[in-house]
Amino acid sequence: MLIRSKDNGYTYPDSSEITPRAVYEQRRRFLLQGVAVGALSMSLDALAQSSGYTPAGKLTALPAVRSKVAGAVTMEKITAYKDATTYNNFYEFGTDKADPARNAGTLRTRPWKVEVTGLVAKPRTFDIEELLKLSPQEERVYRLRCVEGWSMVIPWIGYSLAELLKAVEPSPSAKYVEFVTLADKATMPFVGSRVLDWPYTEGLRLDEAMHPLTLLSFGMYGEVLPNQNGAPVRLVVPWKYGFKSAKSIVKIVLTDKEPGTAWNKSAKNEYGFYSNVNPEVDHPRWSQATERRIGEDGLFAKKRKTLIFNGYEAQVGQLYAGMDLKKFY
Ligand SMILES: Nc1nc2c(c(=O)[nH]1)N[C@H]1C(S)=C(S)[C@@H](COP(=O)(O)O)O[C@H]1N2
Ligand SMILES: [Mo]
Repeated sequence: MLIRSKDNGYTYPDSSEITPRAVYEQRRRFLLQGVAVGALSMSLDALAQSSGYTPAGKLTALPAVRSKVAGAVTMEKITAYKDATTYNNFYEFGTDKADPARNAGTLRTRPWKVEVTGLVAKPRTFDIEELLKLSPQEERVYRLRCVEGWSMVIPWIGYSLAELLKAVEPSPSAKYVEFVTLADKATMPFVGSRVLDWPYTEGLRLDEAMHPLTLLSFGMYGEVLPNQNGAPVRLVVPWKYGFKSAKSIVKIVLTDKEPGTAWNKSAKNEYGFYSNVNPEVDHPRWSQATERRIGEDGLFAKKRKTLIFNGYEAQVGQLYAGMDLKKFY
């Protein structure tokens, strides 16, 4: 059954342990949203394979099947929804961890388009509704690890970014992917402030972007993304520090040159392009050897030892074979 822990976090049950209550609640929510009968039975199938926590019940449900991608579902305890949605980094809405939840209500997530362009055979601008339907929505439970030393375990919903990239047919000369996010002064109070260059941009090598674990995410905890978590579409790159996971993406550009990235532009000596989670490569001003799991910060909570590639070495280590990770940090 679903075990609810004292701090309101959820453990992650076996698929065989899904409670009838969770099924019932989910069904009720689909019905309330007027999902067609055919879609409903599909959704219940999907649910039978899904992770079994109770969705927060705050936003539109986003049905998803549990991902079969290797390494995509960790069995660790899921971070409480409240923590995952009130302790955020989204500098367009302020630099304090509590600011995005307070300020991101102004973000308008419809209409929304994502332009995919650059070194591709079929450049195309997707409406967000088209993008949602490009591939089946999968649920994955990934760790997110911030360079500031905190981590969370979140049930994300989305599909491999590779699905989108394949649809636009990358040219042989494409080597990198740049992600450009919304910078709208009218709805984002800190765009224009001097903390970062706007828009916030990020980048991956093309093979990293094509790796099945790289997720184009539209939701979490069974629902669409809350604004403060990067609605309506963001990246989740689970083996890299959190800042690589660009939020509220509006443009994706395939290039032959390593793109600049928000934190690298603002502090070149502190943030590199790769930013793979690595306990042996310290940030110039602090160690990266341990992390604090959000929700575990009681008096006796121990810090966790950070794992190379955030624990995803078996899946992604090959991408960096022969590379000096101290040099390419
Ligand atoms: N557009 C944009 N994306 C962003 C950021 C930002 O300030 N702006 N912050 C990054 C950082 S530093 C982290 S740790 C993660 C945090 O994601 P979360 O709030 O969903 O946990 O988002 C990343 N994506
Ligand atoms: Mo971060």
